[in-house]
Amino acid sequence: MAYRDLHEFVRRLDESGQLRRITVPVSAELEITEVTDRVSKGPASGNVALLFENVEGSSLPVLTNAFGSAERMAWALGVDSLDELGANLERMIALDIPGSLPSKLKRLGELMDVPRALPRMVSRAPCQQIVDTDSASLDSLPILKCWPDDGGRYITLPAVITRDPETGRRNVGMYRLQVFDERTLGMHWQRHKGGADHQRSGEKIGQTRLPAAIALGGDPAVTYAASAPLPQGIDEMLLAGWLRGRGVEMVKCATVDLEVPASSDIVIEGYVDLSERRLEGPFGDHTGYYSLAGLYPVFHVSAITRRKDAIYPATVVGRPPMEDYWMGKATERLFLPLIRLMLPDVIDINMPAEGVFHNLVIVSIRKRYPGQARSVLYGLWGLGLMMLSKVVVVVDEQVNVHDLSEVAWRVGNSVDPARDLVIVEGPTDDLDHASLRPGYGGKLGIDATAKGPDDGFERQWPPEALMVEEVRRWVDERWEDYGI
Ligand SMILES: Cc1cc2nc3c(=O)[nH]c(=O)nc-3n(C[C@H](O)[C@H](O)[C@H](O)COP(=O)(O)O)c2cc1C
Ligand SMILES: [Mn+2]
Repeated sequence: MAYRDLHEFVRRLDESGQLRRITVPVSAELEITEVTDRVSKGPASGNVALLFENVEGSSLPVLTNAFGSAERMAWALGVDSLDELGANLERMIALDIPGSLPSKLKRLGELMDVPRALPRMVSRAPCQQIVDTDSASLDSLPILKCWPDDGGRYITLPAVITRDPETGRRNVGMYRLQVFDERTLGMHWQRHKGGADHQRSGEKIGQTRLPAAIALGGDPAVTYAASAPLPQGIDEMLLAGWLRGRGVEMVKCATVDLEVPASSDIVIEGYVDLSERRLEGPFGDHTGYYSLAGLYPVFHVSAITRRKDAIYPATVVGRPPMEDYWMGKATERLFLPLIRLMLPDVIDINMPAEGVFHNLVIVSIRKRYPGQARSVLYGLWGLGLMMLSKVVVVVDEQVNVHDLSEVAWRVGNSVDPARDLVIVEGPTDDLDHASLRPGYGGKLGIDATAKGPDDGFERQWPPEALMVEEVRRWVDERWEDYGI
């Protein structure tokens, strides 16, 4: 099921009691953060999406926490639960189809019905009902200052669209943007990301300006797709089209040679000057710490276009759990079948909130041969952005990776640190402030699987103390009789 635009999604949230409209005046500086933070971390019953209708200094309402629960994130992608996402994909992949990985991937492409998911061009679009070029000013938008020591105000939920200057391929990525002044933004694409690739390819061929468009709002499937870690070279609009069961309608930008989703609420058009760097940050980040200032490229505004009834969407990140955790959960569920395509003995995976994605990954495997836990560790450290994972815990298939209490219990019991720890070095997330040096540092793999002769374990591995089914049933039946 596809939403036409963000307004349709907001209506759905409202009708199901998952939206609060805040009508009193609020400040985009810090106040919206504090309110959103309390709602994100408070009791589940009060965890709703927030529409601030009266933001000081702007005529546009601000939407936060729209994806801030498993349910709302699932609804945003047209399913009722996040598990459905992976299940839909898993069904298509049909892991038992014979053949090599490339042939499986080709078959996957056929099954995904790519033509149906392809973006389609339209000539008129809601996102261009109002077009400002020379008079365009970022001051017209209710852009948040999230945390007290932030370097400024930041656009936090954008879909940044660029094309590779060499291949012409599109990338859509979610990279925060710092407001430097009313016509310039800091472009915080980290070096591992698609936008940074395009920047490098532009520099290589001596281009001076990289056209870019920043789409805000529109169909939530598009917003989510911008955050999804697709392999470089694959257009995130295809993923959005597949998720919504229909290609995304795109329209030509007014001032740059790019296309943007027609239903977007707001589009900021412009270019990144490839010869220019400016200090971006600090920014209270999703690790719960500030990411410190660093040099990033600069985006220059050439136009701001928008719907008449535009909603300004934002997210506030900080110490988890916050909204981005649920966006990450969608990715975890959606990409599990793809990980299983590469590493077929992986059963399940959990990136818990406390691990802020890159710090902690728990994975269960079907263990069949010596060294298998290690092969999974090395496999994950070689798989797309999973390469940034700092601590990876491997457990046996029957362990529920989503039950952190069970995982801690298994790790404590099943690990001999002299044998079961793997310490390597490799690329780390740019947000890792503890690594040896920026972007590079140590990684820890913990093999918490049961050990046997295949592992060179000579003693007997003890069985788990579990009640027999017969007694459990008997006690179930008599439970009332005990009077407990
Ligand atoms: C709310 C949110 C904010 C993000 N901010 C950034 C950011 O500022 N810079 C960055 O490189 N990645 C950021 N990410 C992660 C990227 O969106 C993610 O890695 C995505 O896969 C990038 O797309 P790409 O692989 O096409 O570059 C953010 C993700 C979320 C959910
Ligand atoms: Mn990409």
